[in-house]
Amino acid sequence: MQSSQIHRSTSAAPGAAHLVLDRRTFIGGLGSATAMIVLPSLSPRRATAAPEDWTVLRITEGEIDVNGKKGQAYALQQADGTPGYVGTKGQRFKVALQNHTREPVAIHWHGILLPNGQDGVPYVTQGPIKPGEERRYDFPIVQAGTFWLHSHFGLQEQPMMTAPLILKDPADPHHGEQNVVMMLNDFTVRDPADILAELQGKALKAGPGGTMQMPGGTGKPMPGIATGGKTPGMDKADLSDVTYDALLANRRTLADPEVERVRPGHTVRLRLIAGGSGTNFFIDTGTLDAQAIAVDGEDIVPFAGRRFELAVAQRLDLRISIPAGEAAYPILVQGEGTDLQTGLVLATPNAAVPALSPKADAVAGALTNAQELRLRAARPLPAKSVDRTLQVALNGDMAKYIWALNGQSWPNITPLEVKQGERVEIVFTNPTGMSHPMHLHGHVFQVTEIDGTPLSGARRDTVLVTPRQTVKVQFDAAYPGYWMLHCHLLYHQAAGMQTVLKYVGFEDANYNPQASRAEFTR
Ligand SMILES: [Cu+2]
Repeated sequence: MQSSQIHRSTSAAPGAAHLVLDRRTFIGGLGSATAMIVLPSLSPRRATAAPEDWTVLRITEGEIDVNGKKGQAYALQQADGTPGYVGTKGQRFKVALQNHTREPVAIHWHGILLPNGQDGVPYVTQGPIKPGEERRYDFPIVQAGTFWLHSHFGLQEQPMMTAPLILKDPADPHHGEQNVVMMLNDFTVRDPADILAELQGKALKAGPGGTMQMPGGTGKPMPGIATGGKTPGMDKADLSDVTYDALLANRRTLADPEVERVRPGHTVRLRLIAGGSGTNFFIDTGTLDAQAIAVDGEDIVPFAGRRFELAVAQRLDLRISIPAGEAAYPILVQGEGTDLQTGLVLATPNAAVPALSPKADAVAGALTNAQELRLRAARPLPAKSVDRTLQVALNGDMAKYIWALNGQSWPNITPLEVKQGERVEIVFTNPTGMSHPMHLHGHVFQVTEIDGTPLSGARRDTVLVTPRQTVKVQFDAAYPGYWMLHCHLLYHQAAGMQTVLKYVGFEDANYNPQASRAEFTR
């Protein structure tokens, strides 16, 4: 029996304590024959447990079996097995995060407005959390909606160091409504480090294509093929550069999907989270009419539909009225550029659950962002003139698999600067052949223009920018710090497609991008 020490460091709460933990192994199921998980675990021997109003979140590592294929899988759970975190607007987010894995970790609270030092980005806002270490987070919850949490360290997001983060509002008139969380992941049996190496190696063999000018960067031409001109055989790679073995909903497949029992005549709030590392999704509610009511945790003017787009890292809340009578209603999710699908089933108490195929009838095309043009914020930003415009060009060198913003590849970046109090506009331009879901930490922005069409668009934290598209967003600079701005395709991010938004005058000794190279060395 191994033992390891949990020692506590703190992002907010003072004081230090020690937990001594035993490492043991147990086999636990997720209630599914197709998704059995094996987790090494640590259990407290000498408890110096967090106070009662703290939520202990344990990060553990293990393996998941998906239809006979085994792959690495992390879990992020509370002591009772609940994945992720559920909190309440107006209360405090008090989380004791314990690293029970053998790797350093860092967890980002995606979409959450919080003090910069608790944002969970290694070498930017904090040091990594070492194996056996506990780190505490404590800040007021000012939002309500569907969020998520995920590793921001190395490639840990791919083996599902991901979980839901749900914030509820007791003042919401629908507060008592049935909630169904649908955490979506893309699954591979492969080591993500091998995937990244192969992307970089394979691309090298393909040789350079054309030449691309990187606006706003060094001014030097950078070889690449991602300027929109199609290279034969590259069409599939333009949709997704990683081939997955399966798509998962709440870590299950359609061979044995989660079945949520619902009541005829009642409404359900379905909270969808696109937690994959490289897959944009189409959501299909089948015969059920749905009202989209929120994106990225922010209310929108509701609009009806049965098919929706959901880009990597985005969230979508659907309100669904369950018709009278007994029936089962599959909610299906297909990946962009693939025939893989996943989902869960809403079923009335006595309805039989139909057999469902993990493959769709046809390969799905690309997300178009047409939906984004239809979204309207329920609470738009107050009218104000723009004080500062930041140009952010999305660039890539497919030949070397180097991705960049304004021609700069992480960690060799110059931070974008804003001043507190400014109304800031970001103009995303995408000359590449791929779509990029662009995420800004610590802020909620509003989509204000797509390809020249002004709109009072959704407020959100992640916006998809499709090939050759220009998307403008605005936000008020109210949260001093170093905030990551990056493509949320994990392998693009790892290949450099990230930068920092820095508030003028803000300094933090943790900020050391060059040190982040340690994330990719073992
Ligand atoms: Cu990207």
